[in-house]
Amino acid sequence: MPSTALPTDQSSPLARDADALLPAETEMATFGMGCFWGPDALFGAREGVVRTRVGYAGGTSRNPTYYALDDHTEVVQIEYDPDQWTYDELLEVVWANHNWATEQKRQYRSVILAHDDTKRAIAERSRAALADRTGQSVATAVEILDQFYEAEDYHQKYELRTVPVVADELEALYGDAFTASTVAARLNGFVAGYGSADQRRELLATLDLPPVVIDEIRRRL
Ligand code: MHO
Repeated sequence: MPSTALPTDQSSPLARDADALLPAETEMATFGMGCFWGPDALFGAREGVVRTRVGYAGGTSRNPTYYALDDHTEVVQIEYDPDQWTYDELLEVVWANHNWATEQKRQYRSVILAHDDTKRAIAERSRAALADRTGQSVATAVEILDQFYEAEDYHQKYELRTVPVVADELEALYGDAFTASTVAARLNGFVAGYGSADQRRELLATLDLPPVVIDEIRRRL
């Protein structure tokens, strides 16, 4: 009888995503760092970041959209592997990659939306340490996340969507699973210039992506 326990084909992007940590094995973080396209790519490129999505949070109105944001803020939400990242380490990436010293309009405000009280305390300590070591005042708010509203599809993995042909091919491949794809998160980061050369080479060389996708992404690197 043929074995039904076939080994997972690790060259398939869908199989690679299926092997990623399950939501129950990850922890979550939500950050407002200005326009959410950039941090989606920044974090998506990092090993140990399992999934990313962008959305609206930190306000009070129900069901905000990009054109009806009300008092919400653009945020990136990440699921990460707690064996590879501490919350403190993620916060260092946040401080190093946006303008936390200047008040912005509410859409782009700097905000850490902690998922529980422990993380809120860590974020408050991290913010105080940043002020101490820089001697600057920090405009960043630290709050508990209430509700996260996922943004429209056309904002998800935005950098990747700007590469001709690639968005169409990947959406055809993934369908509704595109936003939650770990592979798409990495590729989105790579096309924005994040990730090491080795990391990019490894992923592109071992994944069975449509040739046009590989070509277009390589052209951007
Ligand atoms: N279109 C704006 C930012 C968009 S971001 C989703 C710009 O590039 O200035 O807010």
